[in-house]
Amino acid sequence: QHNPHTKHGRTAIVHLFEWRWADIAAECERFLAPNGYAGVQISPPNEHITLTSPWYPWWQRYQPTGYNLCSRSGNENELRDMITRCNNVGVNIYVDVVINHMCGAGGGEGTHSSCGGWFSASRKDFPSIPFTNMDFNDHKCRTGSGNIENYGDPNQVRDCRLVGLLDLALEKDYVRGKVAGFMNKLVDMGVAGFRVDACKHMWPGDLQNTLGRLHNLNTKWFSGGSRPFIYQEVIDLGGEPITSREYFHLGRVTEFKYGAKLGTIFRKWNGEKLSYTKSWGEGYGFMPEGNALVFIDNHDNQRGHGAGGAAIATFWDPRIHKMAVAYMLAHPYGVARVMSSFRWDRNFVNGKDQNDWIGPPSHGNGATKPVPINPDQTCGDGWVCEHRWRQIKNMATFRNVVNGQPHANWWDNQSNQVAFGRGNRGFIVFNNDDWNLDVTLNTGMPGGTYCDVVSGNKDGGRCSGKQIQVGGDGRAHFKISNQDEDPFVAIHADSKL
Ligand code: ARE
Ligand code: CA
Repeated sequence: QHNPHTKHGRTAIVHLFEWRWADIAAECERFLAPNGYAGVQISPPNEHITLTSPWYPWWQRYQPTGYNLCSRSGNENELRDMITRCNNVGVNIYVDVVINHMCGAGGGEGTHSSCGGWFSASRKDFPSIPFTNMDFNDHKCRTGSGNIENYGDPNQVRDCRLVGLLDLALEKDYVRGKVAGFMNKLVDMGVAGFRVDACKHMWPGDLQNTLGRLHNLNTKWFSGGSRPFIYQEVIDLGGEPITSREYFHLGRVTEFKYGAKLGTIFRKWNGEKLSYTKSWGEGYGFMPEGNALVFIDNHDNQRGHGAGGAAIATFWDPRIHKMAVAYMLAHPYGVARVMSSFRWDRNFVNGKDQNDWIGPPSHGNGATKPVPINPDQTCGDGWVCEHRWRQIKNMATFRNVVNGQPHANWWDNQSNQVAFGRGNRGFIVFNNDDWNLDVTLNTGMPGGTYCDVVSGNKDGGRCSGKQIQVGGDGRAHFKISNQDEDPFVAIHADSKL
């Protein structure tokens, strides 16, 4: 189902990657609701393997060992409290669910799991659900290694092990029932939908049956008959037989071309220019806009996993990252997701980060640290909190203010200076050239003085950033130095002084 069921005209989702439930609950109340974020994507809430070699990697949460709701982010009570408190301030929760597989085949046997439950990867025995060796696909897989060896063969992509992860037989009624039961528990607790992991590796028919079993959303917070929002992780950059299109009828799909392309454009690689983005969206070969979930980076490709490579614009390149995120939030295409990360010590050897596995800030024993908030509203202890950066936070508001308005009043200099508006509700100008921008443009906005929400905030009647004068004819003069900290300017109806 394609509708995110957002509330109060809010639009953007933020992925609070690896945050604890207690911190997300507080963040909903103190920051996300007041600043107009629509929802949170949370890390997988179910029981998962715990690994010590490497040391509690972030990716252990993509190796389920059961469907009990205790994880590195907290226990079931904390999860329920978070869902309730976020819903009560109108912030939706979207759960990352890992239903294609359980843990790695080499995951051993014992109680090394986040709830302490016993499991055996070697015997394919997960008694807390229970799944036994009959519930896996090994008999169907035809590759020598039992792993996916060739993405050109849809059968092995669906029926063999993704990087050695025990592949569930989602064709079985029993398995479908257990997976749907797990998801329904979350629906009944009040979540608004799901990011479904590794959908390329599940047959659309199996997914359709399983998702068809989901309950309607909890009527304490959602109107009767609301179906869960679904966005499916399918990496489709072209060139493989499995395409995003096979999944459109089930819900939205992650559009991986979006961030890979926009990163390349803002980096000015391969002769790309910002002026070429006049037709950004479907005109650029992306999926139909009602199907797309868009983002600049995600938890995989910000550290070299997944797809997109070095072009992806992450917090490590803040100037480019802020511009790319602002472009996404200003543009009408797709449901937008903002990444919120933790820092780690990168160590590149021959272009590959040896530390791409490092988990969230922790006390050393695998217990995740809380997110402390500094006096200046940034986060401490290694939490990056991109969603709190002024430029990004204010663009999340911009997206709400211009929601439903058409892309309008495009301008470009045939290079890397562009501008566009959204009806008469907002206007944004970028200078990604190596020289100054100095131009008068038709903004389509009512006359008046506006506060640029990139260089500052509008606070009461005052503006801490640049002021932009829009004449009675809708025209305004913009000057953006290529040396500016953030070489872009954005104004909207609510930033009028
Ligand atoms: C870890 C170890 C492995 C080990 C395995 C089992 O790194 O060496 O074999 O455990 O013991 C994440 C990490 C993985 C990690 C896994 C489990 O990224 O490194 O494996 O968790 O702990 C493909 C899939 C796509 C997937 C990406 C990463 O199609 O679905 O690979 N993305 C999701 C999540 C990941 C997660 C998983 C799936 C697994 O977002 O965080 O993995 O739950 C082309 C193809 C893509 C392919 C891509 C990379 O672009 O088109 O389809 O993506 O290459 O292979
Ligand atoms: Ca599979």
